[in-house]
Amino acid sequence: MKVYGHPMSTYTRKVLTTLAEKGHEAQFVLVDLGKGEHKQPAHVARHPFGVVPAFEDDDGFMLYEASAIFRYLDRKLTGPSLTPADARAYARMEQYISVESSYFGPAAMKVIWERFFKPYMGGGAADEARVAEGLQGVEKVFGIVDPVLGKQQYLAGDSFSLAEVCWMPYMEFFIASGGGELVGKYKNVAGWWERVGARPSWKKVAGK
Ligand SMILES: N[C@@H](CCC(=O)N[C@@H](CS)C(=O)NCC(=O)O)C(=O)O
Repeated sequence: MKVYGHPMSTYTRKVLTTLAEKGHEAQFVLVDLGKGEHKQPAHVARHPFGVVPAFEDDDGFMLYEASAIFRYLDRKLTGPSLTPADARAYARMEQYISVESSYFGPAAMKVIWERFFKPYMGGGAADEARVAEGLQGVEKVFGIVDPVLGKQQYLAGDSFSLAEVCWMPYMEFFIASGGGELVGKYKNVAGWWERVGARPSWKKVAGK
């Protein structure tokens, strides 16, 4: 298997976390976003929208879009299932995957981009109005999930699932962007992140 991506990419990290949770390895092929390699014909042949990640299975089967890739890997590979069998837990997992892609991820990314990636890429000072907008969005999400995580260990219920896989990259970068204080205000979110962020899969993916 091959994963074409970038180690700092949130979407690439979702795929790598899934592989690590399942106990599998893939060859990692760096697509250097800084050099614009994702827009070059070699990568566009793998991903027609010119973003990362893309995936290639051992028999040459190609796939793009992180959510398609991590669902495929979860279904296909041996190892613990990251998709609950119970219909309601499954629905909760999908609900929180959607909460990440619609509300949490976009809000967190405003903060992450302004405070982490923009300075890293020499893009100048953070736009604080955008940071404030992002923090407000994240606070709304935490206010909604905090009571849920007070009653259960994981987003979908009693077991770690693909919902966590989707939230982890944003949690890590959000905290690295100064969001730790806000996380600390939501005790159940903070406790959940302490458990989830300490998983060997995440330590491996985040290079800790
Ligand atoms: N819909 C894609 C989004 C992937 C995506 O936005 N990847 C980012 C890195 S995290 C990227 O390649 N950005 C480069 C660009 O937009 O030019 C997926 O789910 O895989």
